[in-house]
Amino acid sequence: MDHSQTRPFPASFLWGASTSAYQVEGGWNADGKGPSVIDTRTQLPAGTADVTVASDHYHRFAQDVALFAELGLRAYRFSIAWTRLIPDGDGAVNPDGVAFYHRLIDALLRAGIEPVVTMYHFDLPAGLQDKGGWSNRGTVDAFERYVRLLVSEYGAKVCHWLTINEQNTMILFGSALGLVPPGSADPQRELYRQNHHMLLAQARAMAVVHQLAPQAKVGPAPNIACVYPASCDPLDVLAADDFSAIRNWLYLDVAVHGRYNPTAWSYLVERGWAPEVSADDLATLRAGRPDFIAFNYYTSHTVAAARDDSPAAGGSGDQHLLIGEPGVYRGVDNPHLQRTGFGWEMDPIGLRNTFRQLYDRYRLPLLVTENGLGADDVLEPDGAVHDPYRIDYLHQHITQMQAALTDGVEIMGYCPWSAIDLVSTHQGMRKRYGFVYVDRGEDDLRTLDRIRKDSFHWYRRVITANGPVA
Ligand code: BGP
Repeated sequence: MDHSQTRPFPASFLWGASTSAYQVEGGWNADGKGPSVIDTRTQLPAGTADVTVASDHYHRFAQDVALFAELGLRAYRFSIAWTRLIPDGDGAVNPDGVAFYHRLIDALLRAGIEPVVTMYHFDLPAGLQDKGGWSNRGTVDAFERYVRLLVSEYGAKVCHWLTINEQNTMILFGSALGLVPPGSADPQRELYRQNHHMLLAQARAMAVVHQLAPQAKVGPAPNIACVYPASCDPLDVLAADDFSAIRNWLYLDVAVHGRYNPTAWSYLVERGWAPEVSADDLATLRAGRPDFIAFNYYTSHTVAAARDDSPAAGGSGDQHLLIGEPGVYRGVDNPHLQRTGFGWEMDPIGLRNTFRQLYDRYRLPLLVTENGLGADDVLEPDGAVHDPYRIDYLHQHITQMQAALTDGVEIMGYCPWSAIDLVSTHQGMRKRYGFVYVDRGEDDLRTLDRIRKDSFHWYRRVITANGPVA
């Protein structure tokens, strides 16, 4: 529907930006940090930057926070590396790692920037993976112990906690992120067992935050995308509904209501992938209550009814290049949408649709923790980085976010990906998202200097105006 007048963003709106520890920090083994599954993964495409140095934020965080302050950020969403605090995941605490995040959080607070902290962003300690990772229920206990450490150390300074980044991406594309133990007889069954354990870990984490830091707020941070049927053929509509249940609601129904989504559950049962769920588990799930929902949104999906030639579940390895699953759905191109240079469809109106679906279902405040455009930005000889395509992408999404606000959706903030250039999950350094350019190549570390892109100056104006500017 059209609105004759748009609602203004509230004065408290958290205009922010995001990163994650392993993609931005580097210092992969500095000051006692242990290895994570990201450090030990072997299937990186050749010629792709690794994360040993990344953007060297570990050593340059003070300079980066000064840039974030100049940008005008009101919030900075980042993750804590579990392996900096507890190098093997469940053993001794590393005081140097604890001290690093105190320094970072203190610098943010001094600059008037609210820290929004992700507890776990893809980088499970390798020491836990060696013991079975999320297939092992012991990892749930290790996570709770880690969360107790987080909240007792930083709970007086951090008001917004995110539990697990994109748990649904980890499950839907688990092989690419190194979650499935080698030699698993049935990787999908294993992944949904892991998923159940992560849901328990998340519920316990939310309960810990409420117990130890009653003034703080906590929420899940999945990747949520509206799913369109390819046509009004009822079979296509059914396929879209099925995929949405499997991709989106499976995760949030448990996080919010403490129970599995019925469509998703019957899908798991049908395939023999349903995890064992005890009465104790159900009590744990029900005891974890989010205060808000954070979500990452890059694009929508469009699906048709499955055909016999739909590929097997498990994904393409790229979280937004959808393929399908026999008997469930088939991913198709949306002819109404354009694509980024990296092949992801762009759908700003899909963000409004996604906001409305989330708010209709859960009635919780919503926080966008990722949204952005990956591009091969060019550093010009005069030192400028012109990224009008990124400004256009973000402007359109902010405009649609304001439409959702006007529709009546409660929106807490917007933290696009990413505050500064960092290493893409599987496409290295050439796929850049930041407001700040980092001068390095895939293998060539160059100066690692920070350079403000055109989008930096534009986003600062957006924040000052408290809403979209042309
Ligand atoms: C999300 C992840 C981020 C980030 C982003 C962009 O799924 O939470 O960590 O990587 O996607 O993806 P990519 O780096 O593959 O372009």
